[in-house]
Amino acid sequence: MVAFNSIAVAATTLFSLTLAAPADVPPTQIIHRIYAGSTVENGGLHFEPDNVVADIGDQIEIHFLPKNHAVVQSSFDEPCKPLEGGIFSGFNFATPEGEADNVFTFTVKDTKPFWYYCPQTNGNHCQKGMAGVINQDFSSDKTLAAYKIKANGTGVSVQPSTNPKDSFGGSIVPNKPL
Ligand SMILES: [Cu+2]
Repeated sequence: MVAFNSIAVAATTLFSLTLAAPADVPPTQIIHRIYAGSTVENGGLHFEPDNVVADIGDQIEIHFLPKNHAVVQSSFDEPCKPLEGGIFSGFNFATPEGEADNVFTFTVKDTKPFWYYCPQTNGNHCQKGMAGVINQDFSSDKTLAAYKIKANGTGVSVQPSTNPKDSFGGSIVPNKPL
């Protein structure tokens, strides 16, 4: 009975993963590079740029600087908490100095606001404002500033997976010099 349940769970997981697979979006060849840990603001607990406007089919490429950052998608209403079915880079980009050897890249699937944060709990990165947005609705009061204020009021960031190196919704690829 236990074995049967396990198989059923595994099958359900496979099925939902298949359903969640993103529809193919024609690539635009446009790449938006975002630097996680940029020291231009907030003592390095910062994505630069943290407010990006992108078209469907554009590529987002996250470059990681020191302090072992990661990227997780969230909703606006619940900062520092993973959005179900959202992206996660995993903690795969620790670097003592300069950029990590790999980048995390994903395709913009729609023009809805895409909120994200750094889930590093050592130093409370999300609560301290390490968050960003792609395609903010500029006519809405759901601003990046509002998201960061809300993030500041959360407790400890929620991790998307028990395995910190898990990664989903994008690809880990070599960081090619410009
Ligand atoms: Cu961080």
